[in-house]
Amino acid sequence: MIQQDGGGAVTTARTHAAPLIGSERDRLLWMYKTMQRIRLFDDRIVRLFNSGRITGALHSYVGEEAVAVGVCANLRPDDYLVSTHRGHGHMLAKGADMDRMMAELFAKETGYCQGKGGSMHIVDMSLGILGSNGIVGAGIPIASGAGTAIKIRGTDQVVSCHFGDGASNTGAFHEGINLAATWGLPVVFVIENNLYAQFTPQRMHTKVVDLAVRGQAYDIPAVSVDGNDVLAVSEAAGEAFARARSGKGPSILECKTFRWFGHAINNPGSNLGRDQAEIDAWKLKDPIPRFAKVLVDRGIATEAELEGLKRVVEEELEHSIAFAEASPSPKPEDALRHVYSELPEGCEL
Ligand SMILES: Cc1ncc(C[n+]2csc(CCOP(=O)(O)OP(=O)(O)O)c2C)c(N)n1
Ligand SMILES: [Mg+2]
Repeated sequence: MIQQDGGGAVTTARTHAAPLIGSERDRLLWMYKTMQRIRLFDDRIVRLFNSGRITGALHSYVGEEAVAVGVCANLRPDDYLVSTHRGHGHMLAKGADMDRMMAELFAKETGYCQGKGGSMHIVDMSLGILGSNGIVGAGIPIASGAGTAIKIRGTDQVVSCHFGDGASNTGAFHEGINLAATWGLPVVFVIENNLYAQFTPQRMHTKVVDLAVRGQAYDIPAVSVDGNDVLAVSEAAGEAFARARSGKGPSILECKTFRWFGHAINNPGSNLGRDQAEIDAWKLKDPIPRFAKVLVDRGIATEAELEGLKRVVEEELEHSIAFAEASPSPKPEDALRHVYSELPEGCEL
């Protein structure tokens, strides 16, 4: 079921996934609204963490919103997405339910993992979200596995595999991408190059400047784009997914961007290694006002309409916090439920 929300962007009733029907304006406003959903969610959880209302390991996506949104603007609900430890932006852009995400961070039973997984284990199979993942690089072979399943089924689904510059140095990167290239799998490998792997700057973890050149090692198409320009990301991702859907195999999309905050918000001193001048310079390239200006200049929306969309997101955020706070905690007797899958009928351990 399709509905019109208060700000004019069309979304599906149950999810916030990218609109598959509707005008180009709907699509652009979905992009703007989704960038705000990510920004406001991750901004707020820092405050919730600092006031002790939520605990656990959290990795902020603030500053990188244009990557997840530009990529997911090209995805259908039945496409797959593989995420990382820094996964809130990917979840929200693929259409995840903010109430259930917030409840998971509050460790409540109504959360995506019944409050037992936290930020780095969010999964929504109904949206093709195969999971956040705390193990750096581990999503890459998982994406190739999903791509293999699609190829066997013979559908035109695709997989969007997100990971960082640091993950592009792992063995899993080579194994996963080599397999996808060799078998012609429908996967787009999105390198979110935020210039740091934890506290290590890119120049100290690799000699490669444009990580897209690594595509040459697997003889697959690869491009680098400005990851703070949502339209540039969306266009490049659109080409890569079109290729994948039509059976022409995988590609690499490197999006150059920057995270505004430290590696993890629960990690004291986590801005180590980065100086304030660098952070300030990247804040001037904030992808959200930059996109807002494009929308206003092109006559797609007025500033007041964009403010209206932001207010809709603020209400959604307040609702998610109230929902999470009012939800019950998981019961001790359920501690081991959902940890192991049920054995298929007739199987014994
Ligand atoms: C296999 C593995 N090694 C090390 C770590 C510790 N670790 C967590 S995040 C991270 C850096 C990842 O950097 P990058 O891939 O660039 O992602 P970003 O945090 O910048 O988004 C490291 C080394 C881990 N979680 N898993
Ligand atoms: Mg990084």
